[in-house]
Order: sequence, then C-alpha cells, then structure tokens
Amino acid sequence: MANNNSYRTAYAFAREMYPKKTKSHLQYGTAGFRTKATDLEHVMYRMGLLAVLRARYKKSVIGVMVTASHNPEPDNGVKLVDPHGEMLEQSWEPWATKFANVIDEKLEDTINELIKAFDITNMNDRVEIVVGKDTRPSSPHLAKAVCDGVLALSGKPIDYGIVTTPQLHYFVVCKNTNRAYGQPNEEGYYAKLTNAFKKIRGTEYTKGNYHNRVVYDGANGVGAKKIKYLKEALGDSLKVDMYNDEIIGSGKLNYMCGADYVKSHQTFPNGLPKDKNVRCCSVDGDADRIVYYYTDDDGLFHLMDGDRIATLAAAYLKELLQQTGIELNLGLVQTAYANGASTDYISSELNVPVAFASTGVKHLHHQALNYDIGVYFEANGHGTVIFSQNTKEKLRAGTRCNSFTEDQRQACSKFLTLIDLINETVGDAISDMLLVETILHEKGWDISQWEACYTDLPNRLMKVTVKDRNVITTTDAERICLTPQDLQDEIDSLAAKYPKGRSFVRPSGTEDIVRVYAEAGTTADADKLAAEVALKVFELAGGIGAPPEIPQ
Ligand code: G16
Repeated sequence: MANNNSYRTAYAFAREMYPKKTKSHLQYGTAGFRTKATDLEHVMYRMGLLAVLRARYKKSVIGVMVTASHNPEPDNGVKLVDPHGEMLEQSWEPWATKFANVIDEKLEDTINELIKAFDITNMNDRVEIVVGKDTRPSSPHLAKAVCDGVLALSGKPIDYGIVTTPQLHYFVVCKNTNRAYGQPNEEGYYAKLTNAFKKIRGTEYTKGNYHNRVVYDGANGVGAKKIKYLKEALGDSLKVDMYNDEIIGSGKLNYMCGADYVKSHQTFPNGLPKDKNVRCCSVDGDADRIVYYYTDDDGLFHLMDGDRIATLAAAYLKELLQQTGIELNLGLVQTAYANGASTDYISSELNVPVAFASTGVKHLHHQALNYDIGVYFEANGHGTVIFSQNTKEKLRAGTRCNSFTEDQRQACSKFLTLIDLINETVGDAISDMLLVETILHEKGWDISQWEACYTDLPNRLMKVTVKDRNVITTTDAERICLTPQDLQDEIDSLAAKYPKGRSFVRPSGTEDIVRVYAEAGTTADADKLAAEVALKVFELAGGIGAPPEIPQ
C-alpha cells in the first residue's frame, strides 16, 4: 500500500518551495530536459520525485545528473540514469514529460497515477538516488532541488557533487552490482581505468611513432577538473597537457572550445597551442564525448571524430578477438551523421556489420546490445563498447583453457583487461581517450597514421531556427524526412546534383533548432549542399530570422 502521507508532503513541498512558474511545455529529449537554467527548478524537484518512484519500481539505485553538457552556460538540464547505467527507459520518458509539465495542483494525482500504473507497493523503501552535477553556476542550486524531491518522497539522496556524467553512470552500476563493477567512488573509478591502462601499456611508454603525450582541451568544464586526478594516477605512462581549465564562474564553459565546438566548426579550439603534428583532443561540458585532431605541416586542421574512434576500436577488437580464437559476433552501430566513407570502410575493409540508430546514445546503446561485442559511436564523439556476459565468461574460461595455446590465453587476459579500461555504462571521454591511446601505442602509430585508414568525405553541419522544430518528423534512423511535405523530395534532388552528395535534417533534442547534415565529394560541394538544404528547411518548415546564405 502506498504511503499517502509521503506524497502529500511532496505535493505541499512542491507548491511552497518549487512552484511551476513557467508555461512553456518541456519535453524529455535526446538526453533529458534542457533549457534555460532559470526555468528548471520545479523540473529538478519533480525529477527527484520521479527517480524515487523509478528506484522503488526497479528495486535499484537510480541516478540523476544535472548537466546541459555541450549547451552554453545559461542552459542547464537533467537526465535520469537507469539501474544498468543506461539512460532512462524510453517507456518512462512520457512520465518524465508529464511530471515536468503538470500544474502544481495536479502533481499529487500524477504521482498517484504512476504508482497505480506500475503497482508500486513498496512506497516505504528508503531507495538510494545518486546525484551528480557539472560545473555550471546554476548546478548546485538545481541539484539541491533534485535532492529535496528525493527527500520529499522519503528516498535517500547521495550527492556526489561535481562529477562527469559517465562517472555518475559508473557509480550507479557499481552500487547495483554490489561493487562487482568497481568501487562506487571517484577513487575506484580512476583506479579501475588507470590500472587497466598501465597494465596493457607496460613500461615502454613510447613505441614506434607513438609518443606518450596528448594535448587536452577540458572545455572549461568538469572534464578539466577531473583530468587533474587522472593525471596523478597515470604518472609518466601518459602525459596529458591540459588547457581550457577555467572551471567555475568564468562563463567560458564550451565557449569556442570543447568537443562540440571542434566537431561542428571543424576547427581548432581557442586556448590550445597549435603545434604541428601534435595529437590533441577535446571533451565536452560533462566529459561524455571526445574528438581528436591535429594541425599538419601546412597548418591544415585534421579532425578525428567519433567515426574514427569507432573504426579504430572495432579494427583493434577484431584483431584481438582473432588472437583469442574465440567465436563471438562483433558489430558497430552508427547514426545518420556517420561519414559515408567510415561506413564503407567498416563494411568493406573491416568486414564488420554496421547497424544504424537514431541520434542519442540511448538508441545506439540499445542496438549495440544485439552483439556480443557492440561498438557504438556518434560522429560527435559520443560512444563506447559494450560486452555481453557471454563474451566475458568465454574470455575468463579462455584464460584457463588447457586446449588453448599460451598466446591465446594471454590474448584472453589482455581482452579482459581492456574491458576494464572501457566504461561500458555510457560514452565516457576519459575512458575513450585511454582506449585510443592504448590502441595507438600498441600499433606504434602517430595521429596521421590513424587518419590514413580511410579518407573522410567532406561534410558540413548547420543549424536552422524555425518557429516549431517539431514540424520536422523523420523515419529510418532519421535518414528520411516525413514532414513537412515535399522537404525530402527537395533534399533528394539537391543531393543528386553533387557527386557523393548526401544530406538529411532532423529536429535537435537538446537545442531549439533543426540540424542539417550534408556530405559530398568536395568541401565546396558539401558546404553548398548544406546551405541549400538549410534554405529549404527555412522555407518549408517556418524559418525565423535571416535565411541561410548559399556560398557562391
Ligand atoms: C546529447 C546526446 C547525444 C546527442 C547530442 C546531440 O549529447 O547524449 O547522444 O548526439 O546530445 O543531440 P541533438 O542533435 O538531438 O541535439 P550531450 O553531449 O549534449 O549530452
């Protein structure tokens, strides 16, 4: 029987401390709620309530992360983390949306409705909710609202303070696996990753063309704060030269720096030395994405995005799997943003099956579960690798298998160590960086040798502001536009004008804009195609402001 008193308290609290002041409708989007921080107080409180209900329903620890990741500083956001470290199950997203938007007077009824719908009878369980936040000035206040929501329904908030999003996912899994996944604290996180990294690297830190130094752009956010601890744990095995570490109150979070800026503008971030042929990387505002890049002898910028990390990881894992002699299926998941050249390389050269999912790691993660070894990455640098229980069991058995050669047994052990290096719970910039560094080290490659695997098709990303981005609907993993009518036909005929032309549009789930992607055989064609498609979006989907200009 539900404890009526507890949610009455929640209701009273909501009215007094966190009344809903805004009229605008918020939607649980690609990565939770994102909007101006000033409009989020009541949403945070209500997500605290929802997390408690979810935790009671799942009889597990649930996470709540306060962050707007790549968005500019006035924004903030919140996402819920499910028991296995995945994003909130999609069937609960409409509940989150309902909780966020319901008027104060109906909040009690909505709580009641959910309890009834899921037959939650353990309303007295003191479930744990782990809460984390990024470095935005608005985050402490909003995280307190989450904790107040948790307390109002008699849950137990555990405030981890400022952590990266992937760290919070990791803590949730550690707690729900009774620490089998690792220790649920930051020390445990660094120890797990760096022990595995150092074990594989051995004492030969520099190998072939690989040098153990990377230039790191912390996006003036939590990724900068946390790398300081990682550096200590890594010692001399990897030298991380950090830039853009003006963390709190500087107003510089993600400003002309960070993974999203570098990927979208295909340019060097502010604040980093432009030394030639030096491996550089940028993380985003909550350190769940990473991209690499370098400047060549002629001063030209070269980007190694999520597609590159995915192909590097898939090729390496395939080789390692072959060394073990164990049969397992390995697959890769991409989104429509994946460069066509990367998809060709994966299917034709690596002979690894590729599947497509809609934007949002929640979609990719889900698809990757279909493989024993599922590599998933968005082109923006967000991704990881997940391993089935079957994979782990076979590898463990392989380390002791008498019929295996010594080389096979060692390959199994190495594979297991590599799994410890990877944060399977969600894309993690720090873990992904260590994975890239491990592979490049093993191959003795500099960054240009990594790049030489295939040649990217030139591509361009654009944003178009429209009255209501929801007028754009899509299908087939967002590769086809269903509405507005005629838009897809227009995109098809524009793309057909250019050799290797491809373009698609979709409403963003984190910003109030429509995204346009275009690729083609030359940079000039890609730029032109993107602008022409952007103009069509502007015309057919109710663009506002100045129309996009077509380069001549
Ligand atoms: C979030 C999601 C990513 C997604 C990105 C952009 O990233 O976690 O999966 O690719 O938003 O989404 P959209 O194109 O819908 O705006 P982050 O790093 O901002 O949390």
